[in-house]
Amino acid sequence: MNHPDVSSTDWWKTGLIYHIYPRSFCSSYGGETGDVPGILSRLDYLEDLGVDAIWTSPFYPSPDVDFGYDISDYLGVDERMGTLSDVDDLISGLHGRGMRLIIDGVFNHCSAEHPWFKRALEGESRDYFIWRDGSRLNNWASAFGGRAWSNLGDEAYFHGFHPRQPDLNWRNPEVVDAVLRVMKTWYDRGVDGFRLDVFNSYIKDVEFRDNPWRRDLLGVIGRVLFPYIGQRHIYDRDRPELLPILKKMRLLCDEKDDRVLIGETLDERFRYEKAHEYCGPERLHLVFNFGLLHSRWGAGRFARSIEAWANSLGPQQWPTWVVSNHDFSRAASRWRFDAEDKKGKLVAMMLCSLRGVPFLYYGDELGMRDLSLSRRQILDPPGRRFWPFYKGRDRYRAPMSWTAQKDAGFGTDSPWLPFSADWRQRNVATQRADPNSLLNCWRTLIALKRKYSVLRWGEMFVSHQKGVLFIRRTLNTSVSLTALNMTRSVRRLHLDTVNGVFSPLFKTDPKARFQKRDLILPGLGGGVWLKERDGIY
Ligand code: TEU
Repeated sequence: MNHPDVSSTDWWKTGLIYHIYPRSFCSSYGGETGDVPGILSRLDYLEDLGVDAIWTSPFYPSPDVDFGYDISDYLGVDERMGTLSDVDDLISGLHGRGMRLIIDGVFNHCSAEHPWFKRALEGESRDYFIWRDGSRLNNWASAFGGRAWSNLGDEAYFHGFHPRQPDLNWRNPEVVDAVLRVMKTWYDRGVDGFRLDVFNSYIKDVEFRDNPWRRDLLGVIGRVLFPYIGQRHIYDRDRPELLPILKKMRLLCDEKDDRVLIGETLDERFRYEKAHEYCGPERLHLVFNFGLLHSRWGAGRFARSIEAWANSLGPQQWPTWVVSNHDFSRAASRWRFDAEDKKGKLVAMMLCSLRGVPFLYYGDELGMRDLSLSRRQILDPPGRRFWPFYKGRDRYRAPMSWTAQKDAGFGTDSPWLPFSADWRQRNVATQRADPNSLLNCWRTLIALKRKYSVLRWGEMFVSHQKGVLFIRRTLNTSVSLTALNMTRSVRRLHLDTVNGVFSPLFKTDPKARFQKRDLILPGLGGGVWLKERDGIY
């Protein structure tokens, strides 16, 4: 809403959304976990970074079986993380600075401690959950391992994740109404949208048919070790009856026209071929596709992944771009950033040049690496269950390092998870003072995306050549060209199509330059150039 050419209704099409894991962002009470006032105390930072909105992972009351994704009260705030009035302050603090708040809507399941489930156990409103005769269960499996059914007496209830996260029965209209009431309550408080956790799992097959087993190696491994990955998830998610529910959610959301719904699609193959089907009018504004997050490093691979997602959506919808989140290894570790974070700068240029909405996971702007944890430090349930084959997600949730002081500026020197190994060097204060830091690179690029209409609204063309990724955007007379050398060696490329003079908006290295129609890029170097079109391009 600070852009001259972005109406408040359209802000989500081109803005950048910063993802905060509240337990790990900043602790204002000096408790082990971060809290809502901690986020509030960092609004200067977020404003200076230039983000349009923040998305907060859950801060609701939770027994912490899945660290907030098991909610025991949808309308409250966990006492370790603050109060409702702190959330009100956060909303007005953000709005006062032209930023917005998107909260996590975890409505596929709740906590077994939620009053709804407690009541169901007492025989009241049992239909809020999914029950089956315990002797006639199907083969559906939990994403956290094992079967998705837990027996209670003669019956069993369904849980797509941990047994302490019973799935809500979305075929019950009372559940739909109850969730919509929750959403309305938060909208009335002033929140600007929801990120919907695994929304494509809300509705399951009405006949509870068995999922077929895969016919490849995963099918074999699945049958023996981890049934979830061995199945084709035809009947436990992506059912057609989901669409009328999304329509209701969208109608409610659209009562105010600048709010946004962002869906997280569950798919163990990470290609999310169905993701585009959930975007659009009467559906969600934005949907995640983690193709890029799961891509290996390389210009060709990135180009293919970007094109597949953008093309599946077409020109009317807006893609999201995610390279890290609280569930998967951070970009810096996965793609093995070099000591100087040259790769990190290429990633920043890529995300800020693509058409659509980049998501920036807290700490990625510093190039934070994954934690390395011993078995006894692991808290995440799948990590505890499958160690050493899978070590859980705690490693991607290290407390943010703000300064080089004793407690990293986090607010306590004994946080719930350890600080990253290199926090004394890699922190906000150090990087803010260094003009060549990754943090300052992100600040500059976010500002460029704000300043140049072509970087927000321009049509996008992606290509690659000799390990260099090109992102070209065009809008009226403007053309931007982002060229990113993903290899370690110098690249000299003859660009036939270049006509007219490109001026650099940002370069990682002064040696990155045009020489007539040749573009020269040092290893792991790149830049963003702009020209006003003069004649045929
Ligand atoms: O994640 C969906 C999900 O199940 C995967 O991303 C999962 O984390 C991965 O396969 C590793 O097991 C959402 C949330 O983002 C996640 O934090 C929650 O645990 C999950 O839903 C259940 O609410």
